[in-house]
Amino acid sequence: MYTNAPLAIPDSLVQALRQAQHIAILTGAGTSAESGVPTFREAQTGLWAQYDPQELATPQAFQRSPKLVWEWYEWRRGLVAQAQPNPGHYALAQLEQLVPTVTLITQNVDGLHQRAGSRNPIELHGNIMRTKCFAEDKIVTSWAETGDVPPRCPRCGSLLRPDVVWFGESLPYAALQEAQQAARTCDVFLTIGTSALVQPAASLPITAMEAGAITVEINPQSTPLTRYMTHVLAAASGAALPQLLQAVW
Ligand code: BV8
Repeated sequence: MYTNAPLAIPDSLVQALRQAQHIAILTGAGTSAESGVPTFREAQTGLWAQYDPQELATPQAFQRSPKLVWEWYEWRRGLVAQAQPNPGHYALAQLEQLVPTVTLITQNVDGLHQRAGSRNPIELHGNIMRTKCFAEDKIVTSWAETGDVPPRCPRCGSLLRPDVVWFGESLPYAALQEAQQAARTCDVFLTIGTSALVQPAASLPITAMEAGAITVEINPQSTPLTRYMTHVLAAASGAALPQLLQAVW
């Protein structure tokens, strides 16, 4: 699926990374593809093939069919629990030892960056392994298994839901502020494994470009960002990132 063909890394990019004091990174589902976690827009498999994730990942879908949406997340949690970080996740974690400031911003909800050792990823869209009360919007860590699907909040009895940001919901304010500040102040902005279709995350690389950062896209496919990037590495992140670290540090 992904070749390990040696990556052609422009010398100007090697120099920019070597001199960078602050590197900001935005990752999307593509960085977890080599861990076996289906990307967000890849065809859903099996039971879920007939559903569009964009339709299911909404408060309306949950209110209309709470059992269906809860079971979709249970299925995805199962996939994530079995998944292991891939060399791309580990390379990004290692970057934190090599560069004075690294801000890792992720759209992913799978927690694989933490499991690879990234110290403090900014989770713009939440985390599928956390559960919260639909009414109180507060995290719930345990509940009575009464056979109810979805289970109910032990405090107020409302339905429980995954602690992820659905379409039409606002992103966590502090997380977005921190991500935007990093995009404005970093020397280099890496955009890895995202189709750059979802806002406001997809605007971060543009913010970085407008602030004068060197911008790099790592993705086997082109995206709406490609034309604006200083450098484009058309490669899989699990193959490209270890080679990039090898070439630069
Ligand atoms: C918001 C959590 C303010 C859930 C996700 C109309 C009504 C309401 C809102 C909107 C509207 N029109 C527009 C909007 C805004 C909307 C939006 O952007 N819609 C788009 C799609 C048109 N955004 C929102 O609603 C956001 N909130 O704006 O609040 C507001 C409030 C009220 C009303 C209006 C505005 C909330 C967005 C967050 C949604 N939640 N996830 C869950 O996961 O179940 S987003 C979801 O998409 C995932 O988190 C995913 O991370 C994200 C982005 O997808 P990607 O990560 O890019 O993944 P994708 O599969 O698309 O692409 C994979 C890429 O990897 C590909 O390019 C592929 O080539 C590449 N790849 C594959 N293999 C590899 C690889 N790359 C590298 N290596 C590989 N090996």
